[in-house]
Amino acid sequence: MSGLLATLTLAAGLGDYAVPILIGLGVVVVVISLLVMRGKRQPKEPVFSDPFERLEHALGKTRGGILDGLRRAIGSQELSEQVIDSLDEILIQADIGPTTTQTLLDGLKESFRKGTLSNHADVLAFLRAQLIERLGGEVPKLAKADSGPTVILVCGVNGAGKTTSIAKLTRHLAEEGHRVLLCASDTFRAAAVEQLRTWAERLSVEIVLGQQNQDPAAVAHDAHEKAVAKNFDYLIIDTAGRLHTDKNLMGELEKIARVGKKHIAESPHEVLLVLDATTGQNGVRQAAAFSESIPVTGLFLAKIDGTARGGIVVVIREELGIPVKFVGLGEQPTDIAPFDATRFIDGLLGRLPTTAS
Ligand SMILES: Nc1nc2c(ncn2[C@@H]2O[C@H](COP(=O)(O)OP(=O)(O)OP(=O)(O)O)[C@@H](O)[C@H]2O)c(=O)[nH]1
Ligand SMILES: [Mg+2]
Repeated sequence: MSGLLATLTLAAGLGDYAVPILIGLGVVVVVISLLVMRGKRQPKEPVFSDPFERLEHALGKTRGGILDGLRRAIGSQELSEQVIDSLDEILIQADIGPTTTQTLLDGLKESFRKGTLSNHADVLAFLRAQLIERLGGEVPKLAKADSGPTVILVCGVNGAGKTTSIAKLTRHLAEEGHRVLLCASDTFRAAAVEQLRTWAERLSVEIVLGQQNQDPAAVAHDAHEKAVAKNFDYLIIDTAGRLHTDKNLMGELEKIARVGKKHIAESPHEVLLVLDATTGQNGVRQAAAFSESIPVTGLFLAKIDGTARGGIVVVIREELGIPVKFVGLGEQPTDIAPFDATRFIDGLLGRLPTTAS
């Protein structure tokens, strides 16, 4: 009421200018309110200055779990073999796996006995060095045909992240200057074809589309023909999600893999299995089962941003012997990092302080 009175008094005082001024003020208030509401609705996307920052950000949940755990266990008390033993829970929770965890604890105790380990920072440095060594060595690069198109067949269980990972890989390869052709061999659902078509449009690449329920191998056949005829650098084939336990569907995958050989003898040059990092140890079982049907040459570990168990990479390395070639860091085409052991462990445990010797 008093606000209204004040406004009327002000209007009377302003004479002929009252109406335009009040309308102007009203517009300014509405615009400011809309901007404030918009800001609240859309949380700001973090901006990354380099790809490693993106990886570091995605591994934040796992890193937080490990570092908080270490701080709680050894931050305020003296190191002892008992304290070292208590670290197993932290490492297992991060999905580093029982075998590696035990080896790491044994190594920590040995160093402690020798007197080379006395505090929190020493433990962290030991873990970093050991994990880098275990994951280290040359990671084989994505396959590249000596001549003609390189064919990448992408497979995995339902919802693992195949189609989104293909979008990321496409962008990654296009950035490197390659011409990419996509193939929508997931013909089970019209929505699946549509999803890949939308990505092709957004990324400005060509696509061979399958009709719903068409034989996925027939679509792959057409795509090979086109890839050769138009001399594409890469052909990436999306397939329907399938349970690794379903023999018929696994047979269909073998057929898709076989059909292209008529056009490109070495096809597929790369069979990328997409694993959902949030499924933890189950992903390891999936990979073992897929490998029985089709020679999986590399892993795309998707959704590492959605889990506090990023240590699964270590178990995969230990148990499967299939290299992780890429890591998925979110839902956008830019959310991809080629796998690099040192960078991954830096993301997992935090970077070394720059002043460290
Ligand atoms: N946070 C996060 N989400 C992801 C990532 N990769 C994929 N997703 C999401 O996971 C969901 C499933 O992804 P899709 O790419 O459709 O999975 P798909 O394996 O092709 O699924 P089907 O074709 O149904 O078997 C979507 O909501 C994606 O946005 C990732 O790296 N991080
Ligand atoms: Mg899909």
